[in-house]
Parts: sequence; structure tokens; C-alpha cells
Amino acid sequence: DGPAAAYEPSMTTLGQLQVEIPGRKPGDPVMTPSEYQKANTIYFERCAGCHGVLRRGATGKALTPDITRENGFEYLRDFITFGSPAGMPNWGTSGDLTDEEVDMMARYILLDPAEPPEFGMPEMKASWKVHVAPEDRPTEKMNDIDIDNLFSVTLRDAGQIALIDGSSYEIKSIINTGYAVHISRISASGRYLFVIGRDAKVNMIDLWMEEPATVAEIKVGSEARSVETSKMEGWEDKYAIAGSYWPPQYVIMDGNTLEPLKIKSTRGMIYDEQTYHPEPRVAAILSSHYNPEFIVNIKETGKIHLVDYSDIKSLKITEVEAERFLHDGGLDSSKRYFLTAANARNKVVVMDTKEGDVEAVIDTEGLTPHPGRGANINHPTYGPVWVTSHLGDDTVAMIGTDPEGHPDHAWKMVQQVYAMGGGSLFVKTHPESEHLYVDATLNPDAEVSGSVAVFKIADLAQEEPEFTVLPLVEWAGIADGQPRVVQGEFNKAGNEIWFSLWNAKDKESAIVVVDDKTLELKTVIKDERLITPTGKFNVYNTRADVY
Ligand code: DHE
Repeated sequence: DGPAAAYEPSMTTLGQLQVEIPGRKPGDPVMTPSEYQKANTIYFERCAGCHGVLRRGATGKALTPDITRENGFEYLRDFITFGSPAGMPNWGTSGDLTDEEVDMMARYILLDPAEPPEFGMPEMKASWKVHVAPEDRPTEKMNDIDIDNLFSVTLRDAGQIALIDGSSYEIKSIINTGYAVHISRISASGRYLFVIGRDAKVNMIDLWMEEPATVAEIKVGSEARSVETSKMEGWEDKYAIAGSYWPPQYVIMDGNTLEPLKIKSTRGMIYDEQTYHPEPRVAAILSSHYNPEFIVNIKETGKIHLVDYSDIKSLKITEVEAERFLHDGGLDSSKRYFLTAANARNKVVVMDTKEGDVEAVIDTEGLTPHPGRGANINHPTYGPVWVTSHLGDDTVAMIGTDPEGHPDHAWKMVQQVYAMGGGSLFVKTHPESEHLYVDATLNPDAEVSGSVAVFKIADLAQEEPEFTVLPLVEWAGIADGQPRVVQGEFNKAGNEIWFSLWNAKDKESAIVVVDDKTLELKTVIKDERLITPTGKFNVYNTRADVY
């Protein structure tokens, strides 16, 4: 009768004594093995990204049994059903999980977390495949694709990417990848495209082939979000790196074949408390233009690793103390400074990639900064400025990035403006653009999540600048579902910006192209193969860090 009855006795008698059944704790809920298996899968696909595999918390709260048991089954069930304004999705009322699934998940998180297996060199080598050896690849570009203006588009739930031509809007190919590719990154030469799935599968795609295709692949763990390639002069295309959430580690690979060369575990001490953390996940990775280094964000311990790839055998790693919960970020317009969000600390860390030290840690005065790679604008009052929006509120923070020309404003939050509402994921501009775009992807209001806010950069001289709202979902004429506008990306010329309209898997999605000068609709790309499009990466802008 009700969930309380779902608890199984955890005690038994041994002669006169009451003892615990081995492996069980008092109050353990009943779960059949098949329920447990299903709950495990749901936890991995929906929850682990924010709460962590070991449920120690990061973007989401900690969910270890000491805490969940204190809260109790009913509380957990209601929380999963209705969500919270602080960012927990309403899994029940949104229809993503059924009542039975919500009930099952509430019971599941009362139990100890399941620890997935490690994934070391033998597992990586077993998953590694070179489909086309370097010597069998073309020596020149074999197709007529304008590679620099190609867009790699994540088709999240299809486990694919689409390569779309930036001029004709034609889908050139659809390539099978890991599940829910998170990002695309491009080798320094512009030839190879690297994508990484949430399931930690990396595909290396050769854009020179007559029909671009995967030439090598590898699995680097069971959950991952980041991949990057060496960009320093003299080291172009030599190495690739992938970071994983589980196991918490990163691996340096050969840039031509993805052969795994060196794995570095990130387990260790949290930078400030100096206490051990078993799951410090690898968030954003960036390639330095100043040194032969990968810049690796270690989320839970709050450290940035500067990984010197000039000698893989005697790997030198500089461990820089930054701030806890490092997530995403990008370079300033000079490409010297890396600005990255410590999201659950509401801060942005500025790392000098030339000198290898932290320049500043800035409070963004908003809730959960979420920049993507951020946006670099030339502010009418403060000069070069880097911008982030926030997941938890409608604020947009602007940080001065020019210590030479504007020393008074450097590494300070110089302005805060207000956009459409909370739930923003990405901001975007281009050196050729006079606009700053702010999405509100996760806002619960369909009208807000279906639009994008545009600020005129010149208007930022005003104290409370107005913005224009572009109702992209309305423009695309999609009536079914709640398609969400996500992640603007410019074409190479910087005169068009593309947005994904991300709908449910079984509903129509689209890509909307906006003319940046007139802010009018240029075209809508619709195709039944465009299933759940999310991130889009223009080859030139991604390769050259233009944003
Ligand atoms: Fe992302 C970037 C992690 C949810 C779309 N996302 C990143 C990066 C990290 C990250 C660490 C930076 C990578 C880099 O630069 O090397 N993302 C996470 C999560 O942990 C989180 C919060 C939860 C999860 O379970 O994954 C999460 N992300 C999402 C989504 O739900 C999005 C909107 C849709 C999707 O495809 O899954 C999404 N994340 C993106 C995109 C980028 C990204 C499009 C790249 C932005 C860019 O411009 O570089």
C-alpha cells in the first residue's frame, strides 16, 4: 500500500540475534533486477551529467544515500516529477518519464550508487579501429565542398552528425557516430573533424575524401563531453585529446589515427579543501595557440591542467588552482586568455594561456554562468569584452578583456544586461557582426524557448539596452511539440547566423538561418533526417576560434 510498503526487510534473525542481511541496509527499497537495470540506464542518460556517476553533485545536487534517505521517497518522487526553478527539469510533468519511471528513480537513488567499470588502455585499444590508414587517404581534397564553410551539426538522439553546406544549405552527408555527439572540433589544418558522443565514442572524419567519412574511431570511457586537437604552430594535427566524465580521465591520442598514447587519471584532491574526490570529471578542453599545451578543465577539484604535449613520454602537467565546478569556456579575442565558467560557483576564471597562470576569478552576479565558448564583442564603452549568459536567470555578464588598451576594465564585470529569461545556454557573435545573440533554450515558457534575443552592440552604451526578439519557431512554422532554440553559429563570412530548433525525437525539428544585417529570416532547413539537431560547428570558425 503505497511506496512505504516498497521497503524490504533488511534484517534477519541469527539464533536469538537480529542482524542485517549481508549487502543490504535498513530501509533499502525493493527493486527487481530488471527495474534496477532500467533505472541505471535512465540515470546514465538523464541524470549523471549534472549529479555525477557517484552522485556527489556538481551542476545538480549531491544524491548520495545519506542525503536521499534524509529526504525520503515522497520528497524525491515529487522533486523528480515537478523539478525546481534552480534548474532541475520537471521529468514527470514534461512527459519525459512516466509515473512508474519516476517512482522507480526515486527508489533507485535511495540505494548506493552503482560504480561503472574502469576503462584503461586494454579497453581503449580493443575499441580502436582505423578504417582508412593514413597512407590510403587522399593526398589532396577530392570533393568540391567548400570545407571552410561547412557546418557539422549534432543530430543528438539519432547518434549522427549532418554535414551541411554553408552556402547551398544542402545536407552533404549524414555520418553515424556515438550517441548524442556533444561537440565537434576541427584539426588545425582544417582537414579532420573530431566528434565525441556522450557514450565516449570519438569519430575522426576526413573532410578531404570524395564523400567525407570516419577514418578512425575509439571509445575512451563510458561517458564523455570533450575532444580537441593540437593547434600550436609546428604541432598542427599531431595529437588529439579526449576527456571523459567516467572514468574521470583524459587520453592523448595520435592525431592521424586516434591510437591512444597516454591516459591521465584526474582523481585526487579538491584544490581548496585538499580532500579526495573520486570523480573529478573532465569538462572543456582547449588547445593553446601560445604553447604546445592542452588546457583541461577538471570540474570537481577545480583545477586546470596545462598538459605539455611536446614530450609525451615525460609528460609535464602544470596543475593550476582555479575554482570548483569548471565547465565550459572559450578564448578572448586576442586568443591569449581562456575564460571559463565555474558554474556552480557563479564565477568565471581567467587563465593566461601564455604565462600559464590564473589572471582573475570574477563573480558574474548571476546564477550558473553558461557561456559555451562565450562571445567576444567590441563594446562601445569598455572595448574588447567577453560575454556569458546564465542558466539560472536572465542576466548577461560582460567582462573586460583588454589589459593593454583598457586596463581599468580588464578582468572586471563591466556591465550586466537582461535578456528574455532564465534557461539560457549560449551567446554568440562574430567579428563582422554588430549583434549579440542570447538564447533561452531551457526556459519552461515555449514562446521564450522558441525565440532568440538580439542586442545591437552599439546600444550597449545605454544603461538598460533593449533587445529585439526573433520568434524563430513561429518563423519555421513548427506547431507540434516544444522546439527549443539552441546555440547560434555564424557562417564563415559572418553575415548569417544558424540556430537549431530542437524538438522531441519523433517531432519535426529544423535549422533556421537568420540574415545578421537585417535580422530577417533567410531560410529554414527542414529534412526528415534532421532529428534532434543541437550543436552546430562551422569548420572555419571552430578551427580558428572565432566567436
Ligand atoms: Fe553540453 C559544450 C557538458 C548538457 C549542448 N557541454 C559542453 C562542454 C561541456 C558540456 C563540458 C564543453 C566542451 C568543450 O568545450 O570542450 N552539457 C554538459 C553537461 O554536463 C550537461 C550539463 C548535462 C549532460 O547530461 O550532458 C550538458 N549540452 C547539454 C545539453 O542538453 C545540450 C543543450 C544538447 C546536447 O546536445 O546534449 C548541450 N554542450 C552543448 C553544445 C556545446 C556544449 C552545443 C558546445 C558549445 C560550443 O559552442 O562550443
